[in-house]
Amino acid sequence: MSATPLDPDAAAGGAHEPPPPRRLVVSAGQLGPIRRDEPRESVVNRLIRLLEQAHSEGAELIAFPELALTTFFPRWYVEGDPELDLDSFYETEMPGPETKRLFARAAELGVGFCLGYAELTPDGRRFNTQILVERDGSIVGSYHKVHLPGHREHEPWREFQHLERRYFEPGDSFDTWNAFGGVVGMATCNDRRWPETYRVLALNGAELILIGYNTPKHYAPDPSQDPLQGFHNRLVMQAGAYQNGCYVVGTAKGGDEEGVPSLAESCIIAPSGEIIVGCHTEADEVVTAEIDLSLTTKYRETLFDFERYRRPETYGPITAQKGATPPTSPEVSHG
Ligand code: CDT
Repeated sequence: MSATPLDPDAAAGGAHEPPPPRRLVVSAGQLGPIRRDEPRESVVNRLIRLLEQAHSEGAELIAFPELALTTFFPRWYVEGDPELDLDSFYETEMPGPETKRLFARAAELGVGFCLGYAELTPDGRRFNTQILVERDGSIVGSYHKVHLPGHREHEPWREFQHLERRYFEPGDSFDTWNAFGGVVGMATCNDRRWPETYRVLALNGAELILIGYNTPKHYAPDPSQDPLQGFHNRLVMQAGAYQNGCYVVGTAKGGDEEGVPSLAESCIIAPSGEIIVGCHTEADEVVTAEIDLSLTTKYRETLFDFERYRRPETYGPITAQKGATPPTSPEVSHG
């Protein structure tokens, strides 16, 4: 039976003319550890070296990690340590006196970047921020980490703290931007574990999602997860890419940072969910891939054709509630 023009499935049937390619060379600029007393100048030098290497590999965009200008300071209860000055970990302007060299070199080379850092706004708000900078050195987007993991109060029983919920307030949106010849979104570390992150970004059109992370290999509330850190890292980012038909660049700050071994394993993932290229060290390292943003349509016009197949009328609990609400009857016996 042939489809009539009113058949809502008609448009999606049959083979498609492939859209023209939209090629982009992207790099993940992985960092090894940053010491707590390492000056910004030294860190910026390291970032510039990574940027220059990415440029020599043909990249137009390099994605740096979360909190890429400092050590991962939420591992300390800073207020309880007279040797640590909390404000010294935050940027009050971007570009600032130390980071303007990075912006200048990026514009000179025509390489854009995304960069994570701790932000202290003029009105005193603190965010775990990631910015997207175009090839001319202009900031096109700023993202505030939505899913803040860890705890708010000092918990001395832990080997190290994870006080992001004390030192930052959460962001409230997953914006996307027209940049680098496509639609780009950002997410930060723990965000990558939540399927909502990728889906909301994809619903906002994201074709390329840049994710920076600092992931300790030891998870104090349940150490049985420790040997699975690498697997979980790949699992969530590969699934996020595939289920949303987009590219994902995941960039770590890895290695042993101030006594806390952290996962490296930065990688670039295709809309098929396959890893195109990945880092092999836990140190400063660049990996680069040529991607074609037009390939996102392969998945978005077939299995994950949102317009055709999504059933938002059945997804109400996703936004209406936080915790699970199992059925109340018949009563479950735990005896
Ligand atoms: N930086 C960050 O978000 N790290 C978390 C660790 C979770 S354990 C408190 C992550 O999801 O990798």
